[in-house]
Amino acid sequence: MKDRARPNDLEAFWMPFTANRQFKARPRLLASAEGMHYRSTDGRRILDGTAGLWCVNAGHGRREIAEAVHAQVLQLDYSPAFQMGYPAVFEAASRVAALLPRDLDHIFFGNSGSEAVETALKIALAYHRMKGDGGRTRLIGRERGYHGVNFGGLSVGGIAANRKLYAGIPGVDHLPQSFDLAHQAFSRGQPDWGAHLADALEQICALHDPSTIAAVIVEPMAGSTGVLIPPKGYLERLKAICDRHGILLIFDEVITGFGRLGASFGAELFGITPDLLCFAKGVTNGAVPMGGVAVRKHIHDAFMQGPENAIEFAHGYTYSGHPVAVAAALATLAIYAREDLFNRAKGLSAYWQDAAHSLKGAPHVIDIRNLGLVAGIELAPIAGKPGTRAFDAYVKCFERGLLIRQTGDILALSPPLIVEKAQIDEMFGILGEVLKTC
Ligand code: PXG
Repeated sequence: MKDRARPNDLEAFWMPFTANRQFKARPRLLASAEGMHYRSTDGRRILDGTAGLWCVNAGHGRREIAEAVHAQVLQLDYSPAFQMGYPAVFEAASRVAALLPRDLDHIFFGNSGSEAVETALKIALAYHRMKGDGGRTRLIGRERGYHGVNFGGLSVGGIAANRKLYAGIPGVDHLPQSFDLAHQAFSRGQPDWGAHLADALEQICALHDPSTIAAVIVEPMAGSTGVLIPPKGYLERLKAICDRHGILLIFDEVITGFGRLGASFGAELFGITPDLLCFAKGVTNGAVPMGGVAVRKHIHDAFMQGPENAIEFAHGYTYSGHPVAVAAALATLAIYAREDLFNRAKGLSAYWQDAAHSLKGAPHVIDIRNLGLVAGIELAPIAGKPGTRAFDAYVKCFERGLLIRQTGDILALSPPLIVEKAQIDEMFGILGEVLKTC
């Protein structure tokens, strides 16, 4: 036992994906949030340009979610996840499935995007085994892909810094990234150039033999590595190649789900039904951790064989379909429907696009890209100091009352879908002013 806790000491909390020493020398602390704004501990209002971390799609402090969570804890705080159930978890699965195209009808719940990815990869591998095709063990990700931080996800992920200290799982290969600054800079929406980059999957198939490949996993739009929009026709080609070779296609829609792109999911926007689809974040408006995988019928059904008393898929978490997360999800999905927020995002996306591209010509801006209510602004790096210019912009925006995201030399914006046009103007206005000082 330590002699005492030290509540105001920043040392004990080892912060995730944070420059801990830099942060603790000059912390940015939030105290509360409501609607489109955070409030910092020093009392400043901060416009939320990132929906938290791409998750608070209905805006902050929603009473319906708070009340549902409160009531749930009092009514049924926890229900064993294995061999037991309670009615609302089945309803939540149906309601998520109803938002998804075609027969993406079966939902496996976990607690995060990372767990959703691990679950999807395991279902893909197990599915081929169930079908007697156990030679399909390879998993294909993509450069600059992000699929969370667990071992499967970091292995298929394409971020060197997240992978280099770990061997990862064997039998993984990567597609080249679908982004190319030289050919795509300042595209509005999907770039015209780059569909052919999907053909690299054919080369990977030739190299490894397609009969060894279980699944390809991609984000329909890569968010956290800097807003990489799929070129027109790219995802269609990827899907066609997967189908030709019996390879499952997994869409990681942890960021792109729940209206972010101006449609329920990327699958709907792009008109492509993947075999498996990962979601998290927006499913509970960020209020309670939750994630999951949607699975097409034939894949689910391949597991439903053997003796009826056998557990068909030896996988799950203590908190799979946790009652409090489910209560938050049901309340969140009701808000999305009642306020028609996915269509609202769609309706705002042209205004958003124009506002983002108004920064063309601002100091250091070498690319602006956008889709739905997402924008990425790439800055020219300072020679020998990659990332420092964008980090400077991020800190200065925060000091001026705007929260954005920074990754490398790219700034990302993805506001709650309740954003008003005046707030969009405010965001890009502040950013434009800040860029003059970076
Ligand atoms: N897949 C994708 C596509 C993601 O974007 C995850 C999986 C992992 O989810 P969890 O819930 O395990 O973190 C993510 C997470 C950023 C940022 O700044 C993005 C994420 C997380 C934190 C920060 O862009 N995405």
